[in-house]
Amino acid sequence: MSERIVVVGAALLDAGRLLAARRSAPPELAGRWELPGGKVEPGETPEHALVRELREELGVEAEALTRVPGEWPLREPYVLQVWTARLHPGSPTPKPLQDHDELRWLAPDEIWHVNWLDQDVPAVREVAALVGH
Ligand code: 9L3
Ligand code: MG
Repeated sequence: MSERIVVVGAALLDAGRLLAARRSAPPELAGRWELPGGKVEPGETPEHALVRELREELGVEAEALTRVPGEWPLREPYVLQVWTARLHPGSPTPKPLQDHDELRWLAPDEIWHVNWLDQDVPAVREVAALVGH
């Protein structure tokens, strides 16, 4: 039996808008939108991984807030877990530094205007319910 590895996704919220990030890699995921994040490393908490990934991928200083209920399968052995998150006051504005080529802050009525990764759709649905999108 293989151990599952958690991939954290951030539902980064600011003024009621949700950040969506368009992947530029790998080729099979390029052009699709996701909740930014990545793999939790050995010995790391998911919350810490989220902060690290957002710093690496977007150049921001952020914090994890609450776990979004649920866990969604990715390619084996990965599973997606999602936390809401917010920017620290004074954080740089998010920029697509790695793995993304475009970012969008989605207002409540825009949440389904981007082509989310199939894998992220159930998670985004939960986030939308949670934050009243
Ligand atoms: N993944 C799916 N949805 C997400 C994230 C952050 C990641 N919201 C998938 C894409 C990759 C794997 O998880 O197959 C690892 O993610 P990354 O480390 O390439 O971001
Ligand atoms: Mg990533």
